[in-house]
Formats: sequence, C-alpha cells, structure tokens
Amino acid sequence: MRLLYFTDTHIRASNPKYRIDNYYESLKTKLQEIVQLVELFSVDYLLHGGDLFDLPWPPAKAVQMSVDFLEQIKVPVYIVSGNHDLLGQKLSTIENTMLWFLASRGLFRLLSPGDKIYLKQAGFTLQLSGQHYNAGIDKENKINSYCVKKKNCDIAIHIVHGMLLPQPFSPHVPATMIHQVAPLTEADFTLCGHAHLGYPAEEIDGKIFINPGSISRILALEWELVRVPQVVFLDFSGGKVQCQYIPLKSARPGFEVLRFK
Ligand SMILES: [Mn+2]
Repeated sequence: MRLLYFTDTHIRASNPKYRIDNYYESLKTKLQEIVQLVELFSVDYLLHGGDLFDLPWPPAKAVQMSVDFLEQIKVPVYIVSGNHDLLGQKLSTIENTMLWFLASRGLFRLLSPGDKIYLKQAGFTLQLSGQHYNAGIDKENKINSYCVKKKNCDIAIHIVHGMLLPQPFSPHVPATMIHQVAPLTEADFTLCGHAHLGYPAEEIDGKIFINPGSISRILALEWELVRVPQVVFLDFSGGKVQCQYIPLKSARPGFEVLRFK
C-alpha cells in the first residue's frame, strides 16, 4: 500500500501580502505535480493535513482550483480540517464550510475524530484516523487529540492539524511536544500539519512523527526563503515500511516568490 501526504495548501484566489509571483498560478502548478506524483508512485491513497483553503468560504476561483485538482486524483483522498478551513477557527462551524460541502460532494472524505478507517490490501491492514483543528488542541491536557489506540492492524496512521513540534517554536505560540505524545500514542505514524515550516521525520520508540511543512509559502519568516515545499511518500508494499520526503520540482526558489521588505 502506497500513500502520499501533503498539507496546508492554503488555496486562495488573491496574492498573499509577501508573494511577488502569481500565487494562484504557482499553486496550480504544484498541485499538478502532485497529480503526477500520485500516478508515478502508484499511490493508493492521498492524505491531506488540513488548511486545504486559506478561508472557510473561499472565492469561486479558489474552489475551482481545488475541484479541478481533486477531480484529477483517481484515488481516495482523506483530509482533516485546518483552522483556516473553519469559521473563526471554530470546529463547531465545520458544517458551514466549503471543506464540508466538497466532502459532501464526494471529492474527499473528512476524517472525523474518533473514527477509525481500515484500509486493506493484499493481507496488509492500515488503520487511518484523524483529528481536525480545534481551539484547545495545544492547550494543557488536550494531548489526547494527538493520541490513538492501535487495533487489529499492521500500521496505524493518525493525521492531526495542530502545533506538534520537536521543540518549542516561540513562547508566544502554544505547542505540543513530540516527546510528550510519543509514550501515549500507539500510532506508528503521526502526520501533522499547521506548523508551516515542517521538520524532518522524528522517531521516538519506533513511532514516527512527520510534518513536511506547507506546500505554500505565505509567512514572513526567513526560513520560508530557504525551504523547499515538499510532500511525503509512505510505502508499505511488499513488507516495506518506507518514508520519504519528496521536494516539489515545480516550486521556485523562495527568493523568487517572496519578499518581506
Ligand atoms: Mn496552515
């Protein structure tokens, strides 16, 4: 079974403040590359970590880009909601969002908290679960959002839109540390979004924590000039457990697309 994971697409119609290229066209090109990667790697399932849209009620042009992209993906797509997909970042609004509407049209499936989906192929069983963003996710005692029990499967994957990090980012940014989650979750792979800069795969006690970062660059952070937008390929075929970050070839260098001053 082969999976491709990407996150924080932030599909929008207008140019973000710090972008000096045409963000819409650049994003469309990157999504086209992902369509090709799905075919090239014979991917069985495409996974998204949230913030599909930059706004919960995106302009028609942004919806068009997402539908055009999703219609080209011939495999099932699973997604969690990011804070940008929600009204006022409130999970209670999810049924009023474009994300919900597109899910209702069958373009992808939302991974609801508590649900476990079992994907089976040639004697291999994958348990897939997800946690939407919610306002308290990185506050005290909310670590459960990041934790799942593994049951009747070979590999468990949990997708979360929250600030799960290897180390603190800033005293002003509430975050949950990977080393706190590792002893409590039974997921073999925890796939995270929300932290746009991402980090290399982190392994603790055989559990792997992944965030490739946003495939879009919209923040006024110096690291955004340096990093390359990427996706993650997970291969469990033929007894393999392989995880590979794949930089997007179509992403232009940061200094060609961003200017902070
Ligand atoms: Mn985001």
